[in-house]
Amino acid sequence: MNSIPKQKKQISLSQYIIEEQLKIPHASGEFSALLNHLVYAAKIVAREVRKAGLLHDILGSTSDTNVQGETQMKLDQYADGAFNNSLKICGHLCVLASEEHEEIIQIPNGYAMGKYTMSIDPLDGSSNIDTNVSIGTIFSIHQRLDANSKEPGTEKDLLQRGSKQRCGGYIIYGSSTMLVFTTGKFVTGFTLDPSLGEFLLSHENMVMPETGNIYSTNEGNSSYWSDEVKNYIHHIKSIESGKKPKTARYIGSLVADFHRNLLKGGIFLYPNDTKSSKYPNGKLRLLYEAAPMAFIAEQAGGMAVTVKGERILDLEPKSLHERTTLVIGSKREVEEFLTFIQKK
Ligand code: P6P
Repeated sequence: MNSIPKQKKQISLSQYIIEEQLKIPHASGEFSALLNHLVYAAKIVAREVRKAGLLHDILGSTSDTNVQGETQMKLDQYADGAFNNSLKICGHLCVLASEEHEEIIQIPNGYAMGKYTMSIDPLDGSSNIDTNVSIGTIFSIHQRLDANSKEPGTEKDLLQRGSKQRCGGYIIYGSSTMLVFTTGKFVTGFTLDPSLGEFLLSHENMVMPETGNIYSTNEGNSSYWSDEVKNYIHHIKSIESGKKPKTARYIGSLVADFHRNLLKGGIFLYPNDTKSSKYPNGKLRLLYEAAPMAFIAEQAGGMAVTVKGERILDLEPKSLHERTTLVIGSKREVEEFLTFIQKK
């Protein structure tokens, strides 16, 4: 007799969060509540991104620049407000860090102090907004250093290694809106059903293929790269000894480039500039780009290192907006990259 096909659970993210909490004895529910506040803000941003350009002039850039010296797009500011205004008063955080703010974001007076910290890139890849290319939000949650403290959180509570994250995740505003995250037990993906206004479970236990034929990097920067990185890229493009070259795919939004490689396999690299002062330590930010993506990559069976071969999750952040190089993707592909930098 044919086995009855296993019916796919149609479960919303909110239900999933509660069910996962029920599996943890003595869970306070604070973490679940925090995630649900994040999800609510994500729905608001997704709604705005979806209709960007249709209504009030939300596209285009402002006259402001953020801490990175980058021109702030209107949707950048909107997303920053949507996430931070709801998260800083949700009662489950003690402090926040945002790509759009130079200093830490304190919890306003009169609001409860929680035991978690959040580092967030509210809208990553925003230079792509006006051309309708996929963009995303990246977030990282830690528990504060003294879980029992009711004092305001500090920068120290934020500057923790990626390996101590409680949660790492992203929202990708693409052909559909997906929220992908891990809490250290595999990686799960949810797709927004706009007709319901709910994120529904769509990708249970996401596993990154061990190998992949896609490489993703901005080759316009190759003149600045180290010889080891250049040799690796030359190798994966070569047809010597009948080898099949890899395929280049580069969107320019970390969330979109990573999400594709998570599903299809491959490798993403953002090396540092060795011959210019533009990005001597790499461009991507450790706290709210590389570390949460590295958490997801490792939980999905992949790897994430710097161009020197250091594990991203072991790096001790020294400052909120510290930059790092990033080589992330399928385990075998990153391992092959590592053989090129050990060849001293
Ligand atoms: P480049 C977007 O600005 C971002 O921070 C990442 O999302 C993306 O991977 C990278 O920068 C793209 O940088 O220099 O190739 O435009």
